[in-house]
Amino acid sequence: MTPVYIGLGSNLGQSQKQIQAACRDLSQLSETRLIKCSSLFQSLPMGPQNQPNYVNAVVLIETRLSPDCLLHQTQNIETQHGRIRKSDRWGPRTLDLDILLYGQQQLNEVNLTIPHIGMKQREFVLYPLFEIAPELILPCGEKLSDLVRACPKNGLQIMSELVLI
Ligand code: PH2
Ligand code: MG
Ligand code: MG
Repeated sequence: MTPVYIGLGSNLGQSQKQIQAACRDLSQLSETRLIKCSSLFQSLPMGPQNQPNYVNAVVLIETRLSPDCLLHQTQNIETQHGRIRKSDRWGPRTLDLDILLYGQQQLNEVNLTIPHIGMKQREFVLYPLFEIAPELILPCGEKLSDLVRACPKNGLQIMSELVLI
């Protein structure tokens, strides 16, 4: 089993419920188990500002699925939750599941980059991740705690515990 961290985000519809339901969906994938969930956080939108605030969280799973297979499964879950893929970058969405880290692997494929591009600068990824993995060291050797310290909170707030529904 490989430890995999997944970032969840939503800013359309019932965001909190979408994220909690998506965690349940992740826990039900084959050859996969859900190990830890962060709190639910509220964050200001990165990118276009004329969109609602986001709800974000990070979970740890353990899986035997390959990175490509897991990507396929997370895209299925996004689609089941009404995600419509548009070309607008960083636009609003009902559900976004991003594979942040897949063990210590580094991958550069056309449709999948691991560690997730941009995770090192995003408060809505780093703080939830730090909550569930304070000792984490990234594949590049950087300590998560150093990245968190260097990252402004930008209004990020804990909303509530993440409860599976
Ligand atoms: N995701 C985006 C674009 N902007 N902003 C916040 N606060 N949280 C997100 O998850 C997010 C975003 C595209 O994936
Ligand atoms: Mg994203
Ligand atoms: Mg995404």
